[in-house]
Amino acid sequence: MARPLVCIPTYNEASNILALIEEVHVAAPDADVLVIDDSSPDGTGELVRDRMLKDARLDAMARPAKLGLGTAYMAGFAFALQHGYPTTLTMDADFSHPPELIPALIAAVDEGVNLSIGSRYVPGGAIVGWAIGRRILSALANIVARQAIGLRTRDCTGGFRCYSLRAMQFLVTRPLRSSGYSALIELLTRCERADLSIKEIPITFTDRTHGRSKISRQEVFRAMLTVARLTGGRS
Ligand SMILES: Nc1nc2c(ncn2[C@@H]2O[C@H](COP(=O)(O)OP(=O)(O)OP(=O)(O)O)[C@@H](O)[C@H]2O)c(=O)[nH]1
Ligand SMILES: [Mg+2]
Repeated sequence: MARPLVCIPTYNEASNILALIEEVHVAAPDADVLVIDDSSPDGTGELVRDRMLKDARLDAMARPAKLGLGTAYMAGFAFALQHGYPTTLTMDADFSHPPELIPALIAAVDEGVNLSIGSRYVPGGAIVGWAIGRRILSALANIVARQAIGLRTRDCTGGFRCYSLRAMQFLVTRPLRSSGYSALIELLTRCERADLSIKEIPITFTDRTHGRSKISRQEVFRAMLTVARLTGGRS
């Protein structure tokens, strides 16, 4: 079977990225890694480019400005299709997504699922390290996405996912309308509406210990707008 691609979008993850790449290699020795960095001021991109010189399984995409998570994922899919990768796994750079579960997510796609999702909200899933306010915000975002848009998936906002070739080919046909975190809801909505098969696999999500969160009030507001737009049956 051809090699899968692990796609990691980064913005100011200098304290995490090299250690994460190492752990991904250990957990998934057969996968290549693509870091998509948006000119992080903390030098994340330079660290990755340095590492690339001695790591044949690592590639980097350097974008000129902070262009958002949505376009980063889409750029990752385009790269995968162009280079012949049959599956792409996406994950955050901050160790919130357990690298040891990468093989389970990829295996689900190899077995025929179009989208596998590392899920905090199915039995066996958990969140470690989040204060009550953050838990409520995330739970509410998921309840609203499920009720308002009619999504069946329980974890609609997590970025630990593995996409099949078919899912990627379908998703790149149209640009995303949301650029930030709400892109995760939009990508999922499109997959569900296209009746692509989806499987959630329980994960323990652990809050970042290094680096700063990029979620702002503006992002939360934008996510609400995205849900409102998707509620109308458009995607
Ligand atoms: N390329 C790119 N990556 C981004 C951008 N915004 C966030 N990221 C990365 O996307 C992933 C998720 O961002 P986080 O800041 O961890 O967001 P979060 O996990 O929802 O929130 P925290 O865990 O509280 O930080 C991380 O790997 C970030 O570095 C962006 O605009 N461009
Ligand atoms: Mg995070």
